[in-house]
Amino acid sequence: MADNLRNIVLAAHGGAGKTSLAEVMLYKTGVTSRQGRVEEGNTFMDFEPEELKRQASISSSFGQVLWKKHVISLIDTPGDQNFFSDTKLSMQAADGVLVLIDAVDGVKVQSEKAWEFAAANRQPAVIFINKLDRERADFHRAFQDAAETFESPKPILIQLPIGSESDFKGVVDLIAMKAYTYDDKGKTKTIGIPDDMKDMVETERESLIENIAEADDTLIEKYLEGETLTDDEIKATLRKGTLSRIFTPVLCGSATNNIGIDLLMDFIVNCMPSPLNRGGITAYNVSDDSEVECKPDENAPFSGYVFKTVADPYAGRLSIFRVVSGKLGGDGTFYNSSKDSKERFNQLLTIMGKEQKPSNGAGPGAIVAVAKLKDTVTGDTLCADNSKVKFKTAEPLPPLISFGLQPKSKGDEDKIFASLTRLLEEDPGLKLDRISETKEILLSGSGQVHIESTVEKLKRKFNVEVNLLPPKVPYRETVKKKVRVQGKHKKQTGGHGQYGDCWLRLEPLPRGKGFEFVDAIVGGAIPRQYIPAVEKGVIESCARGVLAGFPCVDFKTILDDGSFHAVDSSEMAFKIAGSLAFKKAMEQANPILLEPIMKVKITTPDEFMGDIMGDLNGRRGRVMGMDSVGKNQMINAEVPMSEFLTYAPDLRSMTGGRGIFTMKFSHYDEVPQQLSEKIIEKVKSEK
Ligand SMILES: Nc1nc2c(ncn2[C@@H]2O[C@H](COP(=O)(O)OP(=O)(O)O)[C@@H](O)[C@H]2O)c(=O)[nH]1
Ligand SMILES: [Mg+2]
Repeated sequence: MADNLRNIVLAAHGGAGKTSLAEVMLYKTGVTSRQGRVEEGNTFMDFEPEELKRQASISSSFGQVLWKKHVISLIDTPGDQNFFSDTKLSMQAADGVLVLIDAVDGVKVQSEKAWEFAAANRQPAVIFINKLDRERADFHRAFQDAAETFESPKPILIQLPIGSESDFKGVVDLIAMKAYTYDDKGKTKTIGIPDDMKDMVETERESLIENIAEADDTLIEKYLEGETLTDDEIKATLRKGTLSRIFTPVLCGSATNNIGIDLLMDFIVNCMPSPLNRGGITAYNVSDDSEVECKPDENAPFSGYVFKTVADPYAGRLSIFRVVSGKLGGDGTFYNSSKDSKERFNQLLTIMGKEQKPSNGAGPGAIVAVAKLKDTVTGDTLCADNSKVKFKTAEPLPPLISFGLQPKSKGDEDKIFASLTRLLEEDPGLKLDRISETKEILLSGSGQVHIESTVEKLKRKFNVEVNLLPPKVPYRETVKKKVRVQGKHKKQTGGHGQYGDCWLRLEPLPRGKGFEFVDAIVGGAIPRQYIPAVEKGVIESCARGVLAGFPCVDFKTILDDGSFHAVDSSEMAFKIAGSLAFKKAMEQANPILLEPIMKVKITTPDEFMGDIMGDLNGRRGRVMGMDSVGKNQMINAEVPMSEFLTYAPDLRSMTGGRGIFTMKFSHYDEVPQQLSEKIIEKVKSEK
C-alpha cells in the first residue's frame, strides 16, 4: 500500500493555480463529476466561507485521487503570506512537493519561501508551469525565472508547450519524444511532433539527456563517450535524480483548461517519492532522549505526528496526522508523548475536501484524522504505548502584528477569550494575550488579513463579534526623585468615624525591579494589623499612574510613620490613606513614561541594507550588530515597540517581500520628553 501512495503538497504563491490544479485532478480521476472554479466558489479544496469570500485558500485542505493503480494524496495549501504557518506545517506531512509557476506572473516571494521549506525538509520537487493558455503567458520566461530563483535542485525541462496563449493546445514530452493535444473536455490525442518545433525539441532533448545523465556516474561516462542511452536508462535516472534531489523536472500545462494533467499525474506516480522512498524519520526515545529511526514499516510500532487541527464548535476538535510507522485500525488508542497522555479514538477518518470519511485502517505514510482527542494539539507526537518516541515537528512562523479586540456586546470578553483559545488550536500562527490591568484582549498573527479572517471565523463558528482596535503599546510610568509625603484620611462627622494616617517615602528603583514595600514603623505609630492595608492602598493606586493612567513600576515605598485613632481607625481607612499618600508622592517625585523596547532581527538581501538602516534610524532604532547569513545580511537592533507596530507591510514594500524579521520584548526605557507629552495628551483626549 505505502508503495502505491504519493503524498504531494501543492505549494506556490497565491493565485498560481494550486486549488485549480487539485480541482482538475479530482475531476479527471472521477472523484468529482464536474470541474469547479475558484471564481465560482465551487471547488473541492476551498470551502470555508472565509475562502469563498476572498476567492483564495486560507487553510490547507486534502483530497485523494486514484491514478494508474496509485493513490495520489493531495495537500492544497494557502499561498498568501498571512496564512503561511499552515502551509509550512502542512508541507512537512508530504513526501513530494509540486511547485506551481504562473506563466504570466513568474516566481513570487511566497513560492521561494515554500521552496526553502521543501529544501529544509529534503523533499524532492516537481515544477508545473501553469496558465499557459492565458494572455501574456510566456513559457520560456517562466522557466528562466525558475532556473534563476530555484537554483538547487536544478530545474530541468522535460516538456515543451505546443502553441501559446489562446492557441496553447498541448505538450511535447521530451522523454518519450511524443506530442499530445487536448480537446476542450481534456481528452488527449497523440500527434506527431509539430514540424515547426522539431529543431527546438532536438536541442532541448539533447540538453535534457545530458542533465539527466549527470545524476548517474556510469551513465554520464557512457554519454560523454558518445553512446546512446536507452529509454529505460533515461527513465530510471530521471526518477533517481528527482528522488535524490539532484534536479527538479519542469512540466507544463493549464489547470483550468485540463491540459497536461494526465502527464503530470503520470510523472507523480513514476518519479515522486512514496513514503517508502522518503524512508525513516528520526525521533527521540522518551525515556533517554536517544535517537531512533521510525521506519515506514507496517509491522513496526505505531508512530505519527499531528500537523494540523481543525476547531469545530459542534463536532469537536479534529486532529490531522501523518502515520510514520506501524498501523492503526478503525478505532483504538495511542499515546501522546508530547503531553504524556493516553488518547482514545472511536473512528479513524480520511479527509476529502470538506467531508470526513470513515476509514478502517491506515499504514505508513497515510494522512488521516480523528476527532475529539482530549489533550492533543498540532505538533504533538502520537505513538504506541510500548514504544514511546517524540518527533521534532515544524514550528509555526512567529506573529508579526497585534491588534486589540473589543467585544461588540459588553460582557462578552470571557466568551471571546475562550472561543479564540479554540481557534488558536487550529491556527498555531496566532497568539493571544490578555493585558491584566486593562483586561484588553490582544490578538497577534502574520498580518492584518490573518487577524481579520480570524475575527470572521470567530463570528461564524462561535457567534461572537468583535471590533478590531489599532495595536496598543503597553506603556508604564515610574518616578525619578525621592520624596516623603503624608497621606491622611479622616472623617469624623456623625456616627462611626474613619481615621488613617501614614508617612510614605517614595524612591526610584532600577529598571525591571518592579515594586518594593518596606515597613519601617517603630514604636507602634501604626498598629501591626493596619500595615498591610497601607501596602494594599499603594498597590491598588499604582495600577493607574498619575501621568496617563499606565501602571507605575520600578519604585520603592517606605512606610516610616503615621498615627491612628483607637475607635475610628480601620483597615479601610488605612488603605485609603496609603493610596492618597502614593498619589501625592508620585506627583511630586518627577513621574515619567516608560516604553517597551523590542529586540528585532531583520534578515534581508544586501541590496536593501541602506534603505532598512535609514528607516530604522527614523524609527528611533539602535543597531546592535550585523552578520552575513548566506547571501543575506542580518541586522540586530533595539527599537521602541511603538515604532514597530506595523513594520511587517513596510518591510515587505521596502524589500519586495524578501526581507523577514522577528521581534521579542527586551526591556522598558524612558520615553523622550517631547514624545511623552504627545502620548499623555492623546490618552487624555481619548477619555
Ligand atoms: N487561464 C487560466 N487561469 C487559471 C489557471 N489556473 C488557475 N487559474 C485561475 O487563477 C486564479 C487563481 O487560481 P487558484 O487555483 O485559486 O490559485 P491558488 O491561489 O494557487 O490556489 C483563479 O481565478 C483561477 O481560475 C489556468 O491554467 N489558466
Ligand atoms: Mg488556493
